[in-house]
Amino acid sequence: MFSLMVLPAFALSQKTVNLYIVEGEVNESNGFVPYFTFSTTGSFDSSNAVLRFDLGEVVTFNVKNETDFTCAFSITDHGQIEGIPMGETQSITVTFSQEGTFLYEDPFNDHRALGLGGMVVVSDFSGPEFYGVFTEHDEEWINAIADGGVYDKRTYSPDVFTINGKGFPRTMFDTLAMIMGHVGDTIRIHITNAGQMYHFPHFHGYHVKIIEASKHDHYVGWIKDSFGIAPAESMTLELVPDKPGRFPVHNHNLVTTTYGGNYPGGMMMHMFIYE
Ligand SMILES: [Cu+2]
Repeated sequence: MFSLMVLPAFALSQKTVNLYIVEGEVNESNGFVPYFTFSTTGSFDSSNAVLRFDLGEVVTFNVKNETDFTCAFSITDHGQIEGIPMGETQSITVTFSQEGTFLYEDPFNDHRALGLGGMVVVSDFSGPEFYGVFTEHDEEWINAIADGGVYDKRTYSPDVFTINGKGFPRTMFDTLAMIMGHVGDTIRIHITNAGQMYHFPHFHGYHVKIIEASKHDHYVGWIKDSFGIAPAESMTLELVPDKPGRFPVHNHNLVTTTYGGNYPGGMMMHMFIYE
């Protein structure tokens, strides 16, 4: 029976992921900025869950909205849930049939500016992989969006900048973004801009090859040390270190290397490369 031969393989590749839309806060020098993220546990973590799947996996996402307003859920190029009323759970099943780095978010109104943007990686790569979701936080927008208030879209002035929900030096303790490897390794770095403004990662010490860019198609194949990543864009980068050393990766728009007005902070991560 043909179907009996197919069924076990299909069942093996099935997976379920529970996501909770939860509220917390990021801590900065002047106090706390409210911040919403997608969590896999139901308790707040300032890092939106980075979700990595093997090529060909079939995944059901059960998304529970624990806020007190209507949310939604989408994965770039893979579909969306239109509306999730407060307190409810809705599901979507996705087949991941292409390798890549994808933004997932709450696409409802400007909800991504609440913090609700993360990364899905579909990969068959077996070497070291690292992940950075770049986001900025504007307290006025967040309060207005969350409370149904009014905000001026022309005056976006975030003063907290994070990678995976952490500002430097907390990025140094983030195993997702703390790039470690050896000379000659082939390392993959996945980046997503979940913010509202362009970001400009700059790699000190090395060049990286852009192997996928969801908006800047013409970047693919370029070997660069700095480039722009558009809002809602995702990229996959390849790093083959040619020398040992410790080098930063920071955002070249220098305001983003502050955190609550303090420098150094914000969007800065590090590479530790060994002999
Ligand atoms: Cu630099």
